[in-house]
Amino acid sequence: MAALPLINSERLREHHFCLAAIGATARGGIDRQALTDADTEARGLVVSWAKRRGFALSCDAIGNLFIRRAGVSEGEAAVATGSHLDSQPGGGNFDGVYGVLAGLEVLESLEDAGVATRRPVEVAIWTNEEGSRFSPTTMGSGVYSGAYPLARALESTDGQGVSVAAALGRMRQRLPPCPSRPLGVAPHVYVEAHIEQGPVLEAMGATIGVVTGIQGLRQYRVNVIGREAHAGTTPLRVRSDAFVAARRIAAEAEALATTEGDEARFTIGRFEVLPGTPNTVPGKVTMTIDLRHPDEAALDRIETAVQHLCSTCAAPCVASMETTLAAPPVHFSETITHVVKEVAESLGFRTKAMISGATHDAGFVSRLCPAGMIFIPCRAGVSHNAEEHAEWADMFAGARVLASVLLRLADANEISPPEQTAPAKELK
Ligand code: HGY
Ligand code: MN
Ligand code: MN
Repeated sequence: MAALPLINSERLREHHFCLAAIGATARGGIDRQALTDADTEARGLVVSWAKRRGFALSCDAIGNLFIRRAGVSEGEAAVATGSHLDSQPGGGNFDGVYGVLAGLEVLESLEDAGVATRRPVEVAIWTNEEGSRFSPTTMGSGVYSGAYPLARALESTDGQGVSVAAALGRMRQRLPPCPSRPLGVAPHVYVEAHIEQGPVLEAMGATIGVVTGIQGLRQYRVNVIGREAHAGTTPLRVRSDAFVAARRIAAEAEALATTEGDEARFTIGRFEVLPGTPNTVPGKVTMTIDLRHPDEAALDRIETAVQHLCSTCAAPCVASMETTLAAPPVHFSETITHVVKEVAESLGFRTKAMISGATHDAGFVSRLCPAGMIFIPCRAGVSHNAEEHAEWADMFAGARVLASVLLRLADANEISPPEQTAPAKELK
């Protein structure tokens, strides 16, 4: 295996601060939602760094961006890494961006060291991982892997009615032209570095999370339809108050989730009451449900029970529940997790094998090739919050492990026949 490239910690730190300034909020985090001008500006900056080093750029029909360092045998599939630059509206400075910058740092350190790898090494910047402006989450990798239809993604709209297609067009006008590439080109392997977004690594004093999989995730949109009426003249007993019905469904659904033990994750993140005036009885409520669990049967049980709630306890209103995302639990390649663990421990880092509570692009990419993830700790497990924080030492450690893992997989035959990956099921 070629000599291990040195991670340039100062360059990684400088890149981090440059990106933290784009979409910066007064609370010290970022609001860099997918395909906004801030997201575009961040991509433009990373593209300029990549071009300066002579790396090749390409992008696909959903805007996923790829930065490629050539390998000796260009015909072979690339060893890939990456993550996302888009954020939650109240996001932190590490979620996603850490994996993109660690990947870019690996390419630059290989270039600095003049290391020739057999396979090309690529960094992917996935479009709309967060799903906060446009639903669903992990949209770009879902489309790339064939799990989410391109047409459905392009017509997804934000709260102002702007479609992904229109936002992509605006972004493309503001970035240098980029050679296009087809969707679904399978990497040889994919390894993503990310902050844990949970408290486990910090609590046990481990530096590297060896991520063995991702828990199952389902997202729903529930519409409750009642009848608008005058707040002053309409007696309570004759109302079809959509808020009252939605509140009942929400409370009972949340109680249901707790019956599936402490592993269940149930979140109503959006709850829109219409027409939203103080003196009109609400005629419509739209709420989102984000449901997660490592066990798919538990997800099925909760989903069935919530659907039953919608049909039995909305009266005199009518409730309907639509699945907007169904991502089954992911099991990463054992070869990859073994390499991550072995490399991390050979570099002297304490490791912890774990399942990811958050979803990641690696989940869908694992439908195309053997995949895995490297976690680093984040303070108190706080994420999707401006206070999100990771320590430099952990960020450098994660980048060093990523560099060694990618270098090893770029040269070796650790994974020659493509390992059997989960059959790509198109999402509902
Ligand atoms: O929803 C998630 O788990 C990811 O952070 N987008
Ligand atoms: Mn993320
Ligand atoms: Mn996130």
